[in-house]
Parts: sequence; C-alpha cells; structure tokens
Amino acid sequence: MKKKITLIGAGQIGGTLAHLIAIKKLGDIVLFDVAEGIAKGKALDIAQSSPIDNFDVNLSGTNNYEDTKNSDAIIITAGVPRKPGMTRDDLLGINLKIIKQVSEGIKSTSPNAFVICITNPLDVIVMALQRYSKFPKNKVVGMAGILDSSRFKYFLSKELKVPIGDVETLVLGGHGDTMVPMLNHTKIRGEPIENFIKSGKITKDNIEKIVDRTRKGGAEIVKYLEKGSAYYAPAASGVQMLESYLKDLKKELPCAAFLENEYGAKDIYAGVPVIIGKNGVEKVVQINLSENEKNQFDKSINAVKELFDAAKKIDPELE
Ligand code: TXD
Repeated sequence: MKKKITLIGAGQIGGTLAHLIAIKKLGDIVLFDVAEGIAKGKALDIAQSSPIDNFDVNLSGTNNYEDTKNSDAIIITAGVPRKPGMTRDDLLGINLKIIKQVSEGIKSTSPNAFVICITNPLDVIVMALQRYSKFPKNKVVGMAGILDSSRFKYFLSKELKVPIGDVETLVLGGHGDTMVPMLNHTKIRGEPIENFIKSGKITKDNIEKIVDRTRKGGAEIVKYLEKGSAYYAPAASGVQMLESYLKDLKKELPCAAFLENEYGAKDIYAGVPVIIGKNGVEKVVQINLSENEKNQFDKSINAVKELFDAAKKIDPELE
C-alpha cells in the first residue's frame, strides 16, 4: 500500500521536499499551501518530470485539509523564512500563529501521522505544534540537528581535505546560535579530532571558526540569497527523517525531540540523537557529554526555554 505524504507549505523547502520524495519513490505526495496555486503548480511540474526520472507516484496540490486526510507522514514548512539581519527567533510571532492554524488542520484529518516540523524558530515551533495538535510526543519531531551536523561535517571535510564520508560528528541542542557542535564526538576515519590537532593537521582556532560558521550557517545563505533562506540541505535533512520512519530504518539521527529527563532536561524539545523507526521517535539516545559539552547543552536548553516563555506570553493556550 503506497504511503501518503503531505507537505504543509509548498515554498522553497516544500517544493524541494516534494521533488526529492518523488525521485526516491517514498509515496504519493499532497502539497498543501494557503497559496493554492503554488501547491498545484509545483505538484504538476514535478509530475511532468516523472517520465524522465521514472517515478510512478501521485502528486497533487491543494489548500483544503480534506485532501490531506489519513496521511502517513506530514512535513511542515508553513511559515515565513528570515530576511537578512533577522534571527530565527524574530520569526516567532508570525510562525506561531501559522503553526496553530496548521495544527487545527491536521489533528482531525491525520491523527495517526508522523509529523516532522521544519518551520523556525524550530525548537519552540515544534513544541507548540505538539501542544496545539495534542499528537503523541513520539510522533512529533523537529528537523534541525541533521542540517546543522551536515554543515559541520561539510566544513570539517573541506578544512581537512578528506571525503565527507570520513567525517563523523553531530550537533545537538537548540537550532540557534547556542547549538552545540560535539567536538568530543567528532572523528575522522574513526580517529578523534584531537589527534588531528596534536599532529598539526588542524588548529583549535580553525575548529572554532568552523563551529562559528556552522552556528551561522543559515544566516550566511540568507545573506547571499537576500530573499529567502536555505532549502536544499534542509529538504534533504527532512527526507532522511521521513525515510527512516516510512521504511522503519531505525537510524540514529540528531533531531529536536521531546525530553523527559534525558540529558537533565524535561518537558521541552531540543536537539538530541534519536532512533527514528515505524513508531516515530522510538528512543532518545543518551551519549556521554564532557563537562564543557554539558554546560553548552544546558545553555542551549535555557535559550529554548526562554523563547518558549515568550511564546506562552503570545499565546497563553501554550501554558
Ligand atoms: O533547519 C531548519 N529547521 C530551518 C527551517 C532551515 C531552513 C529554513 N527554516 C524555516 O522553514 C524557515 O525559516 C521558514 O520558517 C520555513 C520555510 O522555509 P521556506 O524557505 O520553505 O519558506 P517559503 O519558501 O516562504 O515557504 C513557506 C510557505 C509559503 O509557500 C507560504 O505560502 C506557506 O508556507 N504558508 C502556509 N502554508 C499553509 N498554511 C499556512 N497558514 C501558511 N502560511 C504560509
């Protein structure tokens, strides 16, 4: 039985998601957008490429939630992206209203869906989504850590002139300036990065520069694009999560997941390694953090908590 995948938001990321999902033949795709023409136009355009890339999936566009009902999976990008000079947090007010509307739309039509949220400010928006929709916490997850980790891997591979497949690392915590690239969990061909510092292949200063560039990875692209933000790497990241769910791959992936005392945090969403399989977020994986990593992680959690407090001031329903 073909899976039904609904993409709420048919903008830059939504359209790229649809194209990647179609080419990977993961299931039938419904593109939903308040701008119905964008959803319909992109669905038709991608469908017309099916004879070329030989994918036999149905694509449709709509602005009616009835057309999205009984979805197996939903990926949400509905919202506004940053403009140059804006922080992810600046999007809170407008995107909180949008995610409330989306939650109303999906909760009665696809109560059993696995929901991947991409809309920024990610950690707070995914938490608001879970509260508004009342979906089980293991069925609502945020995409950010895979993107941040991918950026970190890419920068390290370029600096060390090694194939990207040789770099193993991850970025945890909130999807913002306080995100935590985990240096103690960074290996090149299985060798701790410490050894590359000792052998002079990379300096601590260069690593710090790469960490900073990773934290500001989104803003760097916003500056180039001027209108809009990154969408190819975010879409590829969301598809990796979707595929692990639909095919029950049980991949360990850094995602914004609900914490219930793991890493000393509770009743909050933040970026941690999780196992994604047919039951959604099946497990939060606890890795050992150095004192420095734990301090940075706690700082990142506090930043998410502060922003969620701001969200609760905007909408007391989130209490
Ligand atoms: O790592 C991450 N999580 C981030 C997330 C990486 C990059 C971008 N990040 C955020 O994703 C970004 O800051 C935005 O909040 C979202 C979507 O970014 P995108 O670049 O796709 O934005 P677009 O191109 O503006 O698309 C958003 C679409 C647009 O077509 C609107 O018409 C639609 O959302 N939209 C809605 N759809 C449904 N329902 C409502 N209410 C609605 N409002 C707007």
